[in-house]
Amino acid sequence: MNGACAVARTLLGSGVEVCFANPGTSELHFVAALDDEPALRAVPCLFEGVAAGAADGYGRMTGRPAATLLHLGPGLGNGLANLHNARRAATPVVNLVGDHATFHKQYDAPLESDVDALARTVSGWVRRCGDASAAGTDTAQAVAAATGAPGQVATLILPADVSWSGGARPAPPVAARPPATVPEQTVAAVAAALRTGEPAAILLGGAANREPALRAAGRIAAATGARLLCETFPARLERGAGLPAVERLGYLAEGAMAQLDGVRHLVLAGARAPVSFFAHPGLPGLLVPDGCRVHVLATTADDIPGALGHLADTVAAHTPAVLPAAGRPAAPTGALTAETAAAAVGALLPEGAIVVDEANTCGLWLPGATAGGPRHDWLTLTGGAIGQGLPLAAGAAIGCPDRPVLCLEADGSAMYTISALWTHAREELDITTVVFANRSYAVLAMEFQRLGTPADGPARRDLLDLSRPCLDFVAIARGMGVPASRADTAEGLTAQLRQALSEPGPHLIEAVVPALF
Ligand SMILES: Cc1ncc(C[n+]2csc(CCOP(=O)(O)OP(=O)(O)O)c2C)c(N)n1
Ligand SMILES: [Mg+2]
Repeated sequence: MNGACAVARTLLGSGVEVCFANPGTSELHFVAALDDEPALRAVPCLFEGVAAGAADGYGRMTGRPAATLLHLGPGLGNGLANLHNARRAATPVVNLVGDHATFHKQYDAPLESDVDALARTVSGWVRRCGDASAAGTDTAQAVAAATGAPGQVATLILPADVSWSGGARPAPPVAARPPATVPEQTVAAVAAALRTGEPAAILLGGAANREPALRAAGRIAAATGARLLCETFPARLERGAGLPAVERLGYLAEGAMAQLDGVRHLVLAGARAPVSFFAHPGLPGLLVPDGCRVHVLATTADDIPGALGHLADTVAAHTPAVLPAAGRPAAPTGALTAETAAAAVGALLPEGAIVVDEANTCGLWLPGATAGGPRHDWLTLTGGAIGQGLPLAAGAAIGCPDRPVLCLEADGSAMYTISALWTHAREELDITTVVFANRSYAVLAMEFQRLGTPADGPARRDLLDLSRPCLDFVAIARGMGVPASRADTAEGLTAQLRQALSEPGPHLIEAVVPALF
């Protein structure tokens, strides 16, 4: 057996069932190995950023890693932005990167580069497989490294001759590191802080944003008066009627500071102490208010639901969580704006939807419009590297084929990885994409306003404006095999969204909205 076959067989044996691939010559033996392992689904991606983002979406929704297949340093480089988002989401990903044959590297052939250095910027674990005989065990360890709590990108570099040489064999799965149990005294200390009655907030991150932990957090909040907040960009937040309401910490430092104002105890459950997204002249970077004590209940590597459950049993033994009322906005009428578009989404959100949110400034009203809707998952831009949404939606749809995916995508961000639409079509994924065509990099216009600098010069107009020409997302989507339509009224969006959600397979709606800034 050659090294590539041992890698493929070991991946399958370790529970990896999907490979998001953009192969090159050095990966062709692995491609051939996939022919022999039909249970390992090969998903073609036309750009490595799509493969990386899809692996992130798949991992967030299944808790299991997908593999990527990337071509040397340049292929890995193309995938870095979405691997960065995956790292920030603590998503398990087995990042397979082919490289030149070991004996060929000395010649500095055109595709030669420092693959290891690129890999280290996004990976918690990097290994260069040195020999076909190690291919199986290295792969099993890569899967374990990816899945160990809390989850990370594990990069395995596969030289071409390792892939094609014989003498390899598959390795059995390696146990991954389980989440650590939070000590009794940590829970007791947090319970004591909450019992002081001083203003408190619990900041939820990672697994704390999933149902079991949310229910425990809801009980704690009801019993102690602590407020529930979650990190600004959660990897996966379970929401909707029947779950305790959680407010996301604001993106702008000013907003987050207002949310945290007066808090004397900030309990971190899987989240880090809040910091502003960027530094701003005259604003603090660390957003913990003066005089507020920070209590770490659980880190991302800990058993977060266990710790919150234990805390709930300590301070809220007989208190149920307060659950918000179910309710949807009415179907909107009139002008199509970010606000009426959010109402359309809220009015039609399907039960069990996976919402991928890269709507940026157009997403301002989305959380409010969907809070009382049916149960759903909300996936966000964890690492701030735009171009995540369309790929993430592909991976989520492949991971959860029985659930509808609603991809809410800003126009500028959509263009980075627009070729993901072809994967939506090729794999017949049940993804409805709404592109918010404000024809602008509006968030940057907003940041200009905040800076208070004169910003109406020609460079600003050229660099932040996406018109001249306007992008025709309907033609772009159809050109990649995705049925598409354009809406420029609230009624139009509502009708088109209802239609798209009622049909299986991918759809795209270009929602033409004014820019907010
Ligand atoms: C990989 C990457 N490149 C560039 C940026 C800088 N950036 C932040 S927001 C933005 C424009 C977003 O425009 P769009 O997606 O249309 O959303 P809008 O601001 O219009 O709501 C850019 C270029 C980034 N965050 N990530
Ligand atoms: Mg825009």
